[in-house]
Amino acid sequence: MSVSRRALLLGSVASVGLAGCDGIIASGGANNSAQGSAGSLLESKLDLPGRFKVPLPIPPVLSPVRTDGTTDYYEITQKVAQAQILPGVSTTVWGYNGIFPGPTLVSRAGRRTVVTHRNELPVPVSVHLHGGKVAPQHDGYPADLIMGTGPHSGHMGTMTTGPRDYVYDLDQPAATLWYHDHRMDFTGPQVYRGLAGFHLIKDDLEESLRLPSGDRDIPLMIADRAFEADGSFRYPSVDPSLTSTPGVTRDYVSGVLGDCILVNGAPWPVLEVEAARYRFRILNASNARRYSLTLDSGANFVQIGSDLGLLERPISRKKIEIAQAERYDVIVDFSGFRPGQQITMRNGNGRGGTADVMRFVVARTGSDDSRIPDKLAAREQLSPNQAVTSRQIVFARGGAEAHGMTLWTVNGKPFSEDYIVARPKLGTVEKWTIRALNVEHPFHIHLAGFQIMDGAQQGWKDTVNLDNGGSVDLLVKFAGFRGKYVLHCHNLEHEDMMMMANFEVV
Ligand SMILES: [Cu+2]
Repeated sequence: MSVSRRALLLGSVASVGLAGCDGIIASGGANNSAQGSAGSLLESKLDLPGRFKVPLPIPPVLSPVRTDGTTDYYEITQKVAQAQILPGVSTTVWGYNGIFPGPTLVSRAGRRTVVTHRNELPVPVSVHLHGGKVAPQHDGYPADLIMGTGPHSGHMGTMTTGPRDYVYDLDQPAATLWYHDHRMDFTGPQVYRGLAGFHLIKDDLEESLRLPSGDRDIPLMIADRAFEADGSFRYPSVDPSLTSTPGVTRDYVSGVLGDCILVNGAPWPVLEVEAARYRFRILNASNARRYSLTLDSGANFVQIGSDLGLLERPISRKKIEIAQAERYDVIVDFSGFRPGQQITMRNGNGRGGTADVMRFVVARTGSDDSRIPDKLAAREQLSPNQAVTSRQIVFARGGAEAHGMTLWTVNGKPFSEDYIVARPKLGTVEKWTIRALNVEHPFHIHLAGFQIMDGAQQGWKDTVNLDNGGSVDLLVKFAGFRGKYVLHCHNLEHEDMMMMANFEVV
């Protein structure tokens, strides 16, 4: 069943109206600078566990249900389940195959991956492969929904009932991608309840480098949460059923910051390591929190990759500033440590509990034939001379109102199906200047990869953080597919409150 795009537009604005003054408002939502992120701290209603006691979980790697000469086929059921996130406490999650994080998919560059998603949740969903070069009909457009078990009335857009296939050609280099929910107006709460997982792409070049691999190649999904007294996730939705009114309550319109730091779904976990090199694929899957990650005890991060794959050369970093949805692929060398030594990952933006992330404990020595090559991958370097057009994108509060409420906007307009902010030509490079007003905003664009001008060491990216009042020049390459996609703020509360726009590759 399909509803016209114009109907969707009207439905979308109407749903903003339904939010009422508690949903999207002009005041409140303090920027909690003590946490280094736009948003307000939501405190748990139960006692949080001690730090560095729970072992780090590793999400299971999903096996294909079948493969053929060109394609690997997977099946995922989105469902409600119980998880033990805090010791001795049961938490209801909405999970891919009922787990949070979801299972890790591992694809081979150049081979097609087909994921069949079945939705047993009470609400509609849309699945986006973040960082994937994906055809528009498989990109998880916010209004391209798989309907759930709940009532279907009141929804607009393209509605699939029953399972649907997402087809990923994955004509792109090895990279750490992730998949997450992207439902119109409700992405924030649905990701918060657990709809996020890793999707890794591997290729021959990466394997030839002899980077740490196997059980020394570990994804780390960092996400903050708060808990209710009964153990459920605490989130300030106006409508906790997520069926009618979108948005969060007055104090949280700038973002929701939890007081419990989870890594792979465990609070402040600990990982036993051997005295050897490890590769960590760090993802910030938080709704609104930004982290400034450091290691104590004199350990360093050696960055080998960013959002869209390997860098040209490794870069040693004392500190990693990671905004929502960014990925940092790093190697940490524990070989100089003795058994029993502890290395703690901290968050310089946090206070109290949120200043800690996780701990590594060196358990024993171990043989290690991995290496960190001086040259990683030869990647295309974009030049400003290639840019055929310049555009400006402004993320700000205001410039548009609906029913007396001020919205988060892109170039002064709230999201609507008909609002196309740019029509780049397939195969071209454009210079985009992104500006952020009022608070911090991480900019994310679907389909297209970009390089940061004056940021040559950052590699190919799909997400970039902007400080309040900040501006960044990007060279954006539009390759792969024609069609309509979205760009948006990856502060998920801002995104749900209209900070999103279409662009169409022509
Ligand atoms: Cu924002």
